[in-house]
Amino acid sequence: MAQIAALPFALTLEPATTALIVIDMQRDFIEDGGFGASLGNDVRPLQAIVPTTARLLAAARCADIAVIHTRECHAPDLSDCPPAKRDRGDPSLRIGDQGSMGRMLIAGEPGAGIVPALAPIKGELVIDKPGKGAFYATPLGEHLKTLNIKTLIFAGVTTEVCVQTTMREANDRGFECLLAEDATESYFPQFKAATIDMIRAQGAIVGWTATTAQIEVALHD
Ligand code: TIU
Repeated sequence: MAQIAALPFALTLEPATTALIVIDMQRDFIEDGGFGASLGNDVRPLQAIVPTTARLLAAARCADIAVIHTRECHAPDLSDCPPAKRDRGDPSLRIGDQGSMGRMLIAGEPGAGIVPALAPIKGELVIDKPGKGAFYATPLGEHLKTLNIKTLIFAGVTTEVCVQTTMREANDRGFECLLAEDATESYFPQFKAATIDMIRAQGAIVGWTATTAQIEVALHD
């Protein structure tokens, strides 16, 4: 058992029934010329959490915690991309358009890949997801059941979009959810802060938050 000095109160987890889910640490969100930048965002804050996320990954691997990576991406024919998602707003490039890292948010294109510093290693599950939430239209739920997972540690981008959506999906499915607050980032600092507050408010209504250092210490004990 590991006890994490989380907020709003300590969280006890069993490494054997815990998984780390690293959400969408893809070049398309983190590098210039990708989907995030096409929406008008400054991607540098997201780049800044890569080293911390790598530390969290290393701690999970060392503690034999299951690691799952997700990628937000679509089939090349866009059959799993609702027009409402592709057509909304006024981005410089839309999903499926050719960019400097291949077609935007399309499975198999360079931009849809996970940044090299956080590359999955052998045995780690990689889930491609068409939505913001990682449970929607994916086998994630069945995989977690097979692995007998009870607790999920979350990292990745962006805090209030794909990370929060997935945490809420997981919470409704009965998982204990912990967000590594310095291994997640938003294009909007105020949205990250609000998300952290709303997750742990009301007695951990969605889940817990802790720093990567707090998680590392608990897993090393
Ligand atoms: N992965 C994820 O969060 N997808 C997004 O589109 N996020 C934005 O903040 N745009």
